[in-house]
Amino acid sequence: GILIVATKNKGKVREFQHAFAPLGLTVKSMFDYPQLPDVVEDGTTFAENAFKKSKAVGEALGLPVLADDSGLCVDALDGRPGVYSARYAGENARDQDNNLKLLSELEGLKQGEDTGQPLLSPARFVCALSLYDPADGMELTAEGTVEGWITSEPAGGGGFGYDPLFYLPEYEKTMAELTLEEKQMISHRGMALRLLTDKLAAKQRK
Ligand code: ITT
Repeated sequence: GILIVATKNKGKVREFQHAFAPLGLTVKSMFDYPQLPDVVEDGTTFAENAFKKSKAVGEALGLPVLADDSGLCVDALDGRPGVYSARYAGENARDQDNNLKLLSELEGLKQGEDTGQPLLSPARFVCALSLYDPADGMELTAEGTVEGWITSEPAGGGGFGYDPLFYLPEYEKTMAELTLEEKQMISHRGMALRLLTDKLAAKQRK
């Protein structure tokens, strides 16, 4: 079977393909439906934006759709960039621009002399997933988080987005130094996916 994910983010697509392949599902993304207009993500929460995407695309295609809204919340920045993580450095910003912007914002917050600490602030990744079925209007949502630290020393070539700057003390690695498999086990997206499949299974038992 196929699963449609309402995303134009190649890093997300790779992670969903990896997660759903063992279930025999092929992931289709918005790259497979280029005629669909972009969904305006003007909600104030990750869950709200995920639902906007799953509903708009689900209704446009007349098929069940999964959507992911995610981002990085940094303590020293009062939770920013949050729902604005994708456009932190401006509309259509590249990952690299967002990462530079994040480091410069945290640099600006440093007071007095440099302590030489590579860890700048506690932070968390948040992922909200929304599954919407236009046939009966059913929606399921699940949210996952992972705690870590922003490091001033980017490392790793895996993952995407802010992963090279997200340090996990327990692993002594950044998220970008993990394999797809390892990231899936601990990430906000992996956690949200497990919660969503649990909810779906519980619903189907009823
Ligand atoms: P879609 O809306 O098309 O799915 P997007 O990239 O615009 O793609 P979001 O609006 O959800 O997605 O923004 C997510 C932002 O958070 C974006 O800057 C990502 O790079 C970042 N992000 C999300 N999950 C991440 C992860 O697992 N690792 C690193 N960065 C992540």
